Amino acid sequence: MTSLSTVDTKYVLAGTAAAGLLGYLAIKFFKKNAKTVDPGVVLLHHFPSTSTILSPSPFALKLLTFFRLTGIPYENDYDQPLGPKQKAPWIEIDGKAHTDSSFIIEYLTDYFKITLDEHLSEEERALGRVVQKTFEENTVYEWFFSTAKSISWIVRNLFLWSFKSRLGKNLKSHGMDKHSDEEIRHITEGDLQAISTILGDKHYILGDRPTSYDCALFGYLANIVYGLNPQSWPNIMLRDKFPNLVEYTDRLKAEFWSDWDELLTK
Ligand SMILES: N[C@@H](CCC(=O)N[C@@H](CS)C(=O)NCC(=O)O)C(=O)O
Repeated sequence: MTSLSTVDTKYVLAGTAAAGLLGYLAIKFFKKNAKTVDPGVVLLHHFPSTSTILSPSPFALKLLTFFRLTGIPYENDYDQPLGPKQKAPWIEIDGKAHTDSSFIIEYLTDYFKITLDEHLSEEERALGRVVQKTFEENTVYEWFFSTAKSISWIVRNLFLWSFKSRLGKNLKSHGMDKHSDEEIRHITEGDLQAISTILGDKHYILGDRPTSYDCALFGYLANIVYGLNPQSWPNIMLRDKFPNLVEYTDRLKAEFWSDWDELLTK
């Protein structure tokens, strides 16, 4: 006669094996095969376009614009938007991961011997960096704020939901969310005023030739002008007070992305 404990053990073993098999099949079913590209081709991990903007991440649009200006070969991947630092975008090239859009530009400039910024003087580079850090490390938090607000409370998909809570945490740690709406507008206006003054009537942010700083500034401004609701206060502020920034954004879109609308529908 079979003892109860032997029967139990058999059930436990069979149950564990079945659960393991189910788990394995579930992972195989849901996890898409990681995309691979040829050596020397960049695999850009980020979010897909929306109906109005090529990338709803200022940092990814900065990279897309940099690739377009320099002719760097790349492919998109939308299955794994968050990289090893849990941020989008990130890239892989020759099987190695690289994170942070600015580190990525530095790395690829070296890898592909890009000369986009070579004509800049030390002073121009310094100005470009200060402008870029202003909107990437400060003003963009206003944009995160508006974006987080515009993500509907109705859960459209789990990723968007978890992303909203990540944005919320970031805003908290940065401190932007501690300010009143009026204070946030004041901070944004001050930053945009500074950038608008520096741009003046120049074609590009540092003169008459495009640089990586334009890729960054376009990535950010386009996400307001085309990414946020036209009636949102950052858009109204840009149109009413800083028309040269709106003209700059439209101009760069027409120059670099004449196929913008076509790409949105892909
Ligand atoms: N310094 C980073 C910033 C990237 C960044 O903040 N990306 C946002 C999306 S636009 C993100 O992934 N946020 C999610 C999080 O921080 O948890 C870069 O230049 O790539």
